[in-house]
Amino acid sequence: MSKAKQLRDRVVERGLVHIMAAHSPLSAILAEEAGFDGLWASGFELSALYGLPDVSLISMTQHLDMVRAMGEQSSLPIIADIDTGFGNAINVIHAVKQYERAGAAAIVIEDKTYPKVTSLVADGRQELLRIEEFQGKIRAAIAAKSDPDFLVIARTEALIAGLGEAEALKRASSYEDAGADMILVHSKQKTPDEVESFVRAWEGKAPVVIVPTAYPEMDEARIKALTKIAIVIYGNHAIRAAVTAMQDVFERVLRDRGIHNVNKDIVPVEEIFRLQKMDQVKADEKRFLV
Ligand code: SPV
Ligand code: MG
Repeated sequence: MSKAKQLRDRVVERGLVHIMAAHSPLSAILAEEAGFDGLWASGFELSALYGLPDVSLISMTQHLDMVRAMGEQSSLPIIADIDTGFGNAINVIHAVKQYERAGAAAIVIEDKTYPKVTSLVADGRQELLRIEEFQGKIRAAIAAKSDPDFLVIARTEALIAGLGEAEALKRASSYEDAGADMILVHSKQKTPDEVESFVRAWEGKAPVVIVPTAYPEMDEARIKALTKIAIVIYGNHAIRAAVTAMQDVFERVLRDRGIHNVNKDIVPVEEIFRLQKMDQVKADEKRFLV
């Protein structure tokens, strides 16, 4: 069964699926062990991993390589964040073929102009494409895919751009008309009101995807109460967790002038051996190093 089918089936079975951001094969392994339904190959996280802002600086090749590497270490379906699709509809055709081959189960493509500016930053330059042009990109994505279950998720940044609910609904509906399987609506309001209001007003058949980073009180109970949300993406919690942990440990090592105190508070080296599957190496040594 393809990963795309696995993701679709999971949505049907569970009603709501929980997707964790990942920026490396190791974070993908940890998300799978924790029990998430899938991985978000986040552009924001990968940009941050390279110490770069999320403004279309990471190349498609860098992102694709990471999608492949994560897929090699995790059996979870991967939703690839392809930003604006790396150019116009022609670039989207190429991208979708590449991402499908790399093992992604879905892509999310957003209606901003290229190069984009990250969504949650204060006073970000948020310019949107004409609706017709973005519809062309959605149609191009659908024409390019070969697995019928591969999901094309259209993301509107109308709320992020401050254009209001009516524009967001109009765009979502136009994107559904163009064939999008689901609609991702993003918001940077500090409360869930804006997204809840959008979802209540949404009359389309396409399920909604949300990324509640800015409005963290939107928990599962509140999401399920709206009924139309199929996927919740925890968009940057892997990289933020990693930064929190490293800042804390690095600061303590220098403050303590040694590693004697932090040692008991971080995983033992054996845990890293487990994640690296060193047992397998030992077993293979016994079998083959004669
Ligand atoms: C990402 O994780 O790259 C996203 C979500 O697109 S956000 O950064 O909130 O726009
Ligand atoms: Mg992104």
